[in-house]
Amino acid sequence: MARAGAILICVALGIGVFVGLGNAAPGRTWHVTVGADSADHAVQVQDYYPRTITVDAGDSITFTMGAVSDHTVTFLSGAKRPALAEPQQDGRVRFPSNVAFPQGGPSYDGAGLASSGLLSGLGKSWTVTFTKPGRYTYQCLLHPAQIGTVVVQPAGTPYPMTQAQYDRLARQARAQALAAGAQLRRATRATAVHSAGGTLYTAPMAGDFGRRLSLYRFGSDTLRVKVGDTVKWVMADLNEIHTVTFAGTGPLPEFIVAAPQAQGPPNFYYNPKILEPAGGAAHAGSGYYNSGILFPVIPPGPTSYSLKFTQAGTFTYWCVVHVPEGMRGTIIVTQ
Ligand SMILES: [Cu+2]
Repeated sequence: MARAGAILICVALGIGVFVGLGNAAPGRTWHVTVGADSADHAVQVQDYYPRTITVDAGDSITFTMGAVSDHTVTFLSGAKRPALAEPQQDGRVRFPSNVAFPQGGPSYDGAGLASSGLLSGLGKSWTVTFTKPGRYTYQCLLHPAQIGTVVVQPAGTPYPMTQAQYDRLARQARAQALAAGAQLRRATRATAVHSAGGTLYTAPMAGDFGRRLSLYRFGSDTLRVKVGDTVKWVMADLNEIHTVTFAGTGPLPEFIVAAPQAQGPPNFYYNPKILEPAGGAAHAGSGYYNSGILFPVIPPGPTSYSLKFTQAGTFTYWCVVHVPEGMRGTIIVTQ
């Protein structure tokens, strides 16, 4: 008992000393959630919760993933966004290491690059301490619509909002975004145009840039067509990239392939099997068919992919970029 009492006194003294330090005490840590998604991951919200947060110099923010889809938290300090593809002399295309791995930190003073690197998976986090008053925007390097703001006040300035207030507003914003995403998902279906030569189905890969929403599905999860019909997948999402990839009997290729180096972290390369369209214009019942990467804007690239189905069967395909989100579809072809 005497020992326990002594420990209690020490703890009490410790708290007294800590409080007495005033401005020299370490700053507090705030929390921002990165992304949100529906339970089936079909709806991804590319946002930060809260979108704007006000802290004091010396405070830290821990950014924690709230969705399955990858994101970054990147302070560019006015510099240009790094390109997401670096063509190499040997023909390979590298995924930039300054996007893949954390940069700068653990503190940020408004200058230079500070970035989380790729945050992959629920609960992954990155913490940064803000040392200088200012208004700083940050963004996700993968999703152009995803932008947040940190306002840093001089140390000791009263805070305009508590974490609990931010959390409450964030819950509301998240619920609204997911409801809008669910509505977009219900409204998004493949459409059909019939003609003598067969039916042309158009399957949209939809999103809503203003609402920071993407559907990680192909319009209709299952599409029933007849032999001779054509399916055209159309990229209609300015915030994303996708592929349409039928693996055939082989394994689904990886999107990014890691190449270990003798020292340091691995290099990452886009899999050439995914970059290059493959298989031609008609799906003949087996084999590998691939759209290549469908980019809407950065850089401008193909935005649609068509396949005519010439054999009966059930064919499942994937977006190889978004396998963890379950982005797959099935075409059932009958005579
Ligand atoms: Cu995708």
